[in-house]
Amino acid sequence: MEKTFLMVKPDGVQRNLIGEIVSRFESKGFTLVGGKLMQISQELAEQHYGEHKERPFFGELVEFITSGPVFAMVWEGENVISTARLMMGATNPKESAPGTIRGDFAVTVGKNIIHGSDSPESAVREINLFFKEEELVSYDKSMVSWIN
Ligand code: IDP
Repeated sequence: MEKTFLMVKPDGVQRNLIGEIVSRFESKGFTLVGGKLMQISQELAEQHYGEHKERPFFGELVEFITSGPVFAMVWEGENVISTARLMMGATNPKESAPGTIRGDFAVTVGKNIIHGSDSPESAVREINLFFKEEELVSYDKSMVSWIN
């Protein structure tokens, strides 16, 4: 089953949105297989956002993501990578549709509440960066047969 890495960013944690965000993915029918509240180190932040190293906002991005705890998660489900991206909304909240997480809760691109892997390759890379294998669980929920 497909897995993705999702993370409530420091602004989402400070704004008490962990529960709201977890609830949206649970209600949709996805399965939480790993989760932890953690403080991201400078090194992990630079690795995670490595593809943006040359961008002018890289310093700001690393500073923000290390500015307070984040809630890191792994979710499982059919097409969870692309569906989670749709549920998050466009990167810039100016363009995120109402009904999406960013559309409902965020205003600026720098504080856009949530991160989610954008492809199967980044999902694998990000899950491995944030979670050890033993931190993930594998289990069946009886209701999944009512979803898929
Ligand atoms: P994504 O988070 O939707 O995948 P990316 O393009 O990978 O978007 O950018 C990573 C993060 O960098 C965004 O979520 C956003 O918080 C931040 N970011 C993107 N563009 C800008 C910008 O122009 N200024 C400040 N932060 C930005």
